[in-house]
Amino acid sequence: MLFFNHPNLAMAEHFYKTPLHQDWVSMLASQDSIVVWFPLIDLKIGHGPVIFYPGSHKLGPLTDKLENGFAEVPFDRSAYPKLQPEVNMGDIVIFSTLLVHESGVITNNQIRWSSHLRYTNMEDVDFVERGFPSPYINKPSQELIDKYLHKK
Ligand SMILES: O=C(O)CCC(=O)C(=O)O
Repeated sequence: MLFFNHPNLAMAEHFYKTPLHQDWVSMLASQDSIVVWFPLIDLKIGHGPVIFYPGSHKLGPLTDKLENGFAEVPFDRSAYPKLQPEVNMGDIVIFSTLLVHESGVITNNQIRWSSHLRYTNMEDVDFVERGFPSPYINKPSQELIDKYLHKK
């Protein structure tokens, strides 16, 4: 995924500022799946770097519901340390898909460019038994095709 976060580039807040969430629920990946997150620019606090709550992955999945595509979680921020690293180009952040995290607040009016890779363990017994699920759907829309081809 390629992210370019800025309020002026989004129709709604969740498109540029992710809520407090876990990625695992929207992925249904292996329990040991990870996200590799890396910035495409040098990040200062003003870019609103991602905020992580170390140790929260040990809680397991905290919800079974998606809101705007994100598994928002009930979570007490004050019960965990808060980590908001100012990472630079060339750095990578690797975290469990169960780790609770959220976007920081952009205060410098700059676009925060980043890229995210997600890895699941194809040999994880639970993941295999669940039939390698992937809840992401990306396909052409007949509805849009009809709308544009039959609009006359
Ligand atoms: O890059 C961000 O601001 C947040 C990314 C994120 O939360 C995600 O991809 O799950």
